[in-house]
Amino acid sequence: MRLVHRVFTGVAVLIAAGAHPANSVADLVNPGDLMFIGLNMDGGDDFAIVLLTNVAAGTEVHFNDNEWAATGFNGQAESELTWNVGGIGLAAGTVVTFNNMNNAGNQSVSVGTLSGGTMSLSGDDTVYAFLGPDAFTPSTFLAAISNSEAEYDPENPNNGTLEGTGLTLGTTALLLPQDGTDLSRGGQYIGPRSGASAFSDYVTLVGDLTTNWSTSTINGTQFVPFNTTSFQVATAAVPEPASLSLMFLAASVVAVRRRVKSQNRRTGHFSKT
Ligand SMILES: [Ca+2]
Ligand SMILES: [Ca+2]
Ligand SMILES: [Ca+2]
Ligand SMILES: [Ca+2]
Repeated sequence: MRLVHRVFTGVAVLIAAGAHPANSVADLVNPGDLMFIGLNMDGGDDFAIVLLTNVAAGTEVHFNDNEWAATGFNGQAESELTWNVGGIGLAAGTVVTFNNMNNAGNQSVSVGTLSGGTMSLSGDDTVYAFLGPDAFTPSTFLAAISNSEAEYDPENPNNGTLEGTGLTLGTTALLLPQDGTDLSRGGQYIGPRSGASAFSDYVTLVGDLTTNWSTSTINGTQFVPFNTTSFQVATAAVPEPASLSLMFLAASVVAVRRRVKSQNRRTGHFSKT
């Protein structure tokens, strides 16, 4: 019955590995560990992010829509918000929505708590997500989303630049497309949310504005409420119950045939098999 035992042991290892997939994933550290997946600059002003790593309880992420001017924000006239993920850690793949950001009485986040006031999204604008001691002082930029090329262009950094952020246009820094001089009012990621082999693979998919986003220069509210379906990764193949049964059956047949053969050898009785 050694083979049967081996099969049981293998299945036990697979089940144990599947039970704790989260333990092998790091916390928020690098650009792209979270990505923006939705923006609406009309109505209440809203945005959505997806976490691409696990995030520990109590983690704080800051959002700022002042313009980054290469070494610091160009002022504090816009908004500096802090999101605390709350008392329970969040799993990689979780989508978090931030709604009615310009309305203090109606502002909401789908999980955790927000502090710092309101955020008004209008005209040319960019939202940065970052880690740091406070919502004015980035230590690591995680992602950005903008509707204006000028806000990423190092030309005239006082109206925004990606210089010094560590973010990359087309992956971690998203630029919603313009139609001539008409800026996007909003958009949403409409690409795959399952099938990638690693969460980090979604950085490229989310960064592909041409293929994987729906955007509008007319009305951003059409994208709200945002799609909150969580992102998934393909896990190592674990046998389905039906194929497990077949494996056990096959193992049992082999074991029985071996036992019969060894008995036959002892008794000197042989039959055609
Ligand atoms: Ca607005
Ligand atoms: Ca603004
Ligand atoms: Ca701004
Ligand atoms: Ca600029």
